[in-house]
Amino acid sequence: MKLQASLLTLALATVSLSKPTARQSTSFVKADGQSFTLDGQPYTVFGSNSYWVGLTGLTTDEMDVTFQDIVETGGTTVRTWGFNEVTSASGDYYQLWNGSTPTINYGSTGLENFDNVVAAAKANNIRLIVTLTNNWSNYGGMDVYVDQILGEGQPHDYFYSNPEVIAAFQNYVKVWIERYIEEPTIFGWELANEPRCTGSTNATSGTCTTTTITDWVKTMSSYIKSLDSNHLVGLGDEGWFNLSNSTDYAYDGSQGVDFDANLAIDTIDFGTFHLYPYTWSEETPSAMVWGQEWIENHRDAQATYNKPVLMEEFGVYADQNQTTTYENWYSTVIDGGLSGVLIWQAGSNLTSGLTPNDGFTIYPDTPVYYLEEQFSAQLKAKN
Ligand SMILES: *[C@@H]1O[C@H](CO)[C@@H](O)[C@H](O)[C@H]1NC(C)=O
Ligand SMILES: *[C@@H]1O[C@H](CO)[C@@H](O)[C@H](O)[C@H]1NC(C)=O
Ligand SMILES: *[C@@H]1O[C@H](CO)[C@@H](O)[C@H](O)[C@H]1NC(C)=O
Ligand SMILES: *[C@@H]1O[C@H](CO)[C@@H](O)[C@H](O)[C@H]1NC(C)=O
Ligand SMILES: *[C@@H]1O[C@H](CO)[C@@H](O)[C@H](O)[C@H]1NC(C)=O
Ligand SMILES: *[C@@H]1O[C@H](CO)[C@@H](O)[C@H](O)[C@H]1NC(C)=O
Ligand SMILES: CC(=O)N[C@H]1CO[C@H](CO)[C@@H](O)[C@@H]1O
Repeated sequence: MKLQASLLTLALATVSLSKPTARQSTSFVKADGQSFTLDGQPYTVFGSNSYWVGLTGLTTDEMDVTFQDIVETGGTTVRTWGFNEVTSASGDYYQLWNGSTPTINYGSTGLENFDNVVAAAKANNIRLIVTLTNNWSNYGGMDVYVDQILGEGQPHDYFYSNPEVIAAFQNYVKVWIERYIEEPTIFGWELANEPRCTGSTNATSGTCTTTTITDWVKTMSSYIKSLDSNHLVGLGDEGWFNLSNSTDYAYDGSQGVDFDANLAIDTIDFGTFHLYPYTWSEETPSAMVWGQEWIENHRDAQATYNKPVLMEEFGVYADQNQTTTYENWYSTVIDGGLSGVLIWQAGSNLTSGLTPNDGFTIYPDTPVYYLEEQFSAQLKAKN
């Protein structure tokens, strides 16, 4: 007894010496009205996206640095990819397709690797939003399911409606849920990154509408809830509205997403939206002002449906008044009472080199990195 006790003390001392702040609550994050909570206290969702942390062959030390860099901005929450569909094995991937048969990669370049991501996040007191497929062809995504099961070049939107494809995606999702159902480091599951009727190619059935995707969101989110009552479920969409009186494609339902209808679904716990006015060609009268209204409109929906809503991706390039725009948007989020915000995207300078830079990457010790520190403190103080 005594020996065991002193060994335990020694072990705890070692842990607390190497990582003084590394004690994560063993509770799950919950949604309560328009807030997230942890152990009954407000849980602030502030942080970043790192789609790459489990997909680019990082060592566990590099994963640790990745999360430390985000923690230093005041980050609590990181969104990352829980998918990579391949047809021949290479790098880190989760599902290898041969014809219409997918095989899960449980090994050191697959789910074992993701176990390391979870461990590194947990050691840094970070929680993870895990997105389970992609609208776009980056890292496989929906079109791989459609092509492998139904044949090359079949419509992208059959992902949402074909029973065989839905069953294959459910089988995949179930593997993740069963592996991590007791893991509080997982903040929640997201059905897909940026679901739309169209994908990276132009192949569509011509019959996809907001109803198609909303029906799929009902099917998938209730499927997840039937297996996993621990974790939150969100969609991962860009937040398009479906207003019959608008001619702006972000508001007119033409992308196949109805933000309100999706947020109203019982088995969806929180809403998500993205903000890229330049890539969306939404630059008038000013991209910053357009974005401010976009945030306010989603904040209003948050109040209407009494569920938390996250601005979970946003970006303008460095030469597009980036700092001023981000100050304005962070302030709009915080002053307006939106539930949380994640920037696109985190960056680190690792032993193996700089992490991916798509022009939006925020590396340590840069002006926007310091801006994140400032606004995370404001949001925490408000909560
Ligand atoms: C793929 O499936 C076919 C048909 O079932 C099988 O003959 C072949 O060996 C499989 N290929 C691999 C690499 O497993
Ligand atoms: C999609 O359609 C646009 C406009 O018609 C065309 O310019 C583009 O090449 C098409 N892309 C693919 C992948 O077919
Ligand atoms: C989108 O708006 C149209 C036109 O008002 C409506 O018929 C449709 O049901 C809406 N979509 C959803 C998913 O509610
Ligand atoms: C369009 O419809 C929305 C929702 O019904 C409403 O809030 C808004 O005022 C309408 N806009 C115009 C210009 O009629
Ligand atoms: C940056 O802001 C200035 C002053 O408000 C404006 O004139 C300019 O058009 C903006 N540039 C971009 C790329 O938005
Ligand atoms: C990344 O780190 C290396 C090694 O410390 C250093 O030489 C390099 O300048 C750094 N790069 C950037 C962009 O900070
Ligand atoms: C955010 C994102 O994943 N964007 C991708 C959408 O799809 C196009 C085409 O594959 C890519 O170029 C973008 O990077």
